[in-house]
Amino acid sequence: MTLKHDPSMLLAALRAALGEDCVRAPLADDAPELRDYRRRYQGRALALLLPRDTAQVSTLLRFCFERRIGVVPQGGNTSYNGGATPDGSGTQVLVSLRRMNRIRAVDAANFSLTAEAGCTLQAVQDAAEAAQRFFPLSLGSQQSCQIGGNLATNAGGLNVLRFGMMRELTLGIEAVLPDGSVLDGLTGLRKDNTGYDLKSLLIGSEGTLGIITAATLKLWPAQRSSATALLAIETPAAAIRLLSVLREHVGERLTSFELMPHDAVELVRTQVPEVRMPFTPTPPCLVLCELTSAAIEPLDELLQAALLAPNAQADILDAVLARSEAERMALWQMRESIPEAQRRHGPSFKHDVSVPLDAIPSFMQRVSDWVLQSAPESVLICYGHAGDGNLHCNLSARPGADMATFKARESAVQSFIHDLVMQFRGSISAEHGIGQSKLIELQRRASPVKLALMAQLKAAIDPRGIMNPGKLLPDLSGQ
Ligand code: FAD
Ligand code: 2HG
Ligand code: ZN
Repeated sequence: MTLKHDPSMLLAALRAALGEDCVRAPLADDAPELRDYRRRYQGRALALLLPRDTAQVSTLLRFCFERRIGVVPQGGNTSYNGGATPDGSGTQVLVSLRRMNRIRAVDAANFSLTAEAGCTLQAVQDAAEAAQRFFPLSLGSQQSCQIGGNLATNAGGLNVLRFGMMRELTLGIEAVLPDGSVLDGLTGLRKDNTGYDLKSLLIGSEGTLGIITAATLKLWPAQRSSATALLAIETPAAAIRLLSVLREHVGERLTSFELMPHDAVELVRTQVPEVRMPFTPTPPCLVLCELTSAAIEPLDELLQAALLAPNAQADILDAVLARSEAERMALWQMRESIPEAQRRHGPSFKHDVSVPLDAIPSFMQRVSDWVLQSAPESVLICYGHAGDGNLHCNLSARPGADMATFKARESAVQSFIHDLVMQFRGSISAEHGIGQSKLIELQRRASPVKLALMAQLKAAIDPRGIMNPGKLLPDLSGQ
């Protein structure tokens, strides 16, 4: 997409339309908004727009639609795949929702809350808690990621096993479409069978169909009881067996089930030494599991009883139960420090994938064998939300490895892992989305029917291709 108008005239017109304080330009090359979280993409932008309300979002989109200006929505900018970074042309506008951060309403009786897109996830959790309610989405990035970004990526995280992903946590959405029209779908209704589910289409659309401005989210009763355990086990196969046993014993109370193989935990031990390590030496595999309940009930006893069942005992080498909130937090800190440990260690390759539960052990074994054989300069850091079949199948360089050799292997590693995912009928993006980093992979691997339908929907809703060009779908706006 090229600019057909003089940039300084465009900026003057934008300022006139939106007000001086909503348009920031020019942006310094090192402005944080122009670079992605993992520092793999650096963009440029005509301007950073900072709307204060839905009407301003509508004005700016109508403005861009009329002039065919590319628009990149940005939330907390924690995307792992460059989804919120503009391209290098300097012709796109970046729209940050951060000023739209009001909790519009909490309806405790209806167990729902309406928040503007720029609210951080943490702020939404806090607002729910203040009303003795619970909003279950929980991510390592929750202090900075925003509800708009969570919706646009259909975020997952640590509690999906029990409560579902963002799509399942949403009742209604308000969004502005590319031509500036406002789709007011804010509703607290649980039942509404009046045609296509447009909210579901916008959730996971990664800013390619419009700008989400607010959402009505489901709340749950405050969770009054919890029990958390760290289990030392031998293999991922044991983890999958334990998952079944636990579900049979504790039912829907099982909220999280995270798998952390030895090398992921060792990386935390060496890179984030402030984290307490319950087991020395580090066992072959760890599982962090948590039960929660809205009722006051002895979940510790329930969890212990489940872990003492003969078919569980056979798979457990050792176990630690959190005896206090501080101990619980320490266990979670170990799990949540894995991304930080990888970041401190240096460059890494990340693959957010899912496979059917029963395929997890052989998938992990085959990746591990291949890495040893074909990428010996790397260490496999494959961990994650095993209860959801979701693995973060990442690689870091071995200490002392030649970095050029490590980096040169990136596409071979990705091909191997994604080929294997496809063999197991899994997904090459479980929870982080496609953005720009997986665009070609999606085009290569999704069915032609699916891709054609996605392209038709995109063309119908965004006929001028102004929304987040080159993310999720190829940029056809210039053709
Ligand atoms: P951004 O990064 O700003 O944007 C992401 C995408 O959404 C972009 O395509 C952008 O254009 C679009 N977008 C943003 N706001 C809007 C809007 N209002 N309207 C339309 N489109 C919009 N993700 C998980 O799913 N599970 C995890 O467990 C998890 N853990 C993480 C841990 C860490 C330490 C980090 C850094 C990231 C993690 N993530 C995780 C990834 C990331 O935090 C999520 O994808 C999050 O939902 C992105 O929100 P954001 O506000 O930062 O969005
Ligand atoms: C997590 O589960 C996040 O910790 C980040 O989704 C995963 O860094 C990663 O690969
Ligand atoms: Zn994750």
